[in-house]
Amino acid sequence: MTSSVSRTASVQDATQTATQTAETKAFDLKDYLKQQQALVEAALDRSITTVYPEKIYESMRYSLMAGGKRLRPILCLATCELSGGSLEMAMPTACALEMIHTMSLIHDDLPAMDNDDYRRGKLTNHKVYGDDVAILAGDGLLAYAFEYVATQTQQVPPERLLRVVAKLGRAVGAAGLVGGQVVDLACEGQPDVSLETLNFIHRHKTGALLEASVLCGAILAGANEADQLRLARYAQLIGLAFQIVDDVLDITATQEELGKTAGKDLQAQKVTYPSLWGVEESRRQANQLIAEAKAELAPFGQLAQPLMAIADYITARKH
Ligand code: GRG
Repeated sequence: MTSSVSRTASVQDATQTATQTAETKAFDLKDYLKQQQALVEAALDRSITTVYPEKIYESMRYSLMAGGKRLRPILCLATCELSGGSLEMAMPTACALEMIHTMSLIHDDLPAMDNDDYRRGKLTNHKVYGDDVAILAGDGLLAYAFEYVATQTQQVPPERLLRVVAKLGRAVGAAGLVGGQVVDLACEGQPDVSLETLNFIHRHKTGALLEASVLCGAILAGANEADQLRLARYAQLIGLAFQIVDDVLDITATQEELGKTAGKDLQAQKVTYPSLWGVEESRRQANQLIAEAKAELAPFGQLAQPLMAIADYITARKH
């Protein structure tokens, strides 16, 4: 692992270099996201080939290649680079994060859960392939994510890889996505859900995988404990802000903008941040969380420009 002394020195060196060029070259987030999305799309496309039994691979690819912002892989790549690692080291984990995220969307859309017809601007997986295949496609993507990290990661010491696998497992299971989803389902139709419960749901349903995305990149690159802590706090703060914005968009955006049914929360009479605080206060809270998240990045200086810009994008996004 990089020592904190050499870490600080390298951050300072890089900060100075970056500061020198900052005036002439402003960071272009749109350009950065486009470039990183293209890299992720290509890597995802290579990750699964269609072989016998074709139906299941087609179903897995249908949802995996259906677009989406690719936020989780991009966060993983960005923190790996910030921590001194390369894109190559992090790409298999970045793909695995998107496989896990995609499987959670497939299962979330099933009639037994949210019962949605559209996702990412297309019919949901079960609408095309049926509930049975959609369940199996989710299972297939989840298992493959772990296989993919374990077999495809290169130039990373095995002990770091082991920590990444453990971090992913925790983010997916009852201590993460699954736990958040269970509480969310239990709260359905209940008008008196507390802010504490709402925070629990979203820290687990949305926050856990975003945090794993950020931390896995840092772990792969060998970031020190202090930097990992800072990055974890950054991730927790943007995770909550991300969900608040998601809730606001459910009210203010159209189906075309969202690529999924709009107004679902209101329709289901779900307790959300805007239903507790109103839209304006929700936006204010999200902006406050983003400001706090960015403050965590201060010690990284200009090296953290991508993560700073991604934080701003979370509140500015329209879908
Ligand atoms: C994980 C084993 C396992 C089962 C799934 C269904 C379930 C358990 C969990 C629900 C997880 C879920 C749907 C969380 C919502 C997360 C969220 C805010 C999704 C939208 O993310 P975006 O905006 O979507 O990044 P795109 O399409 O851009 O990738």
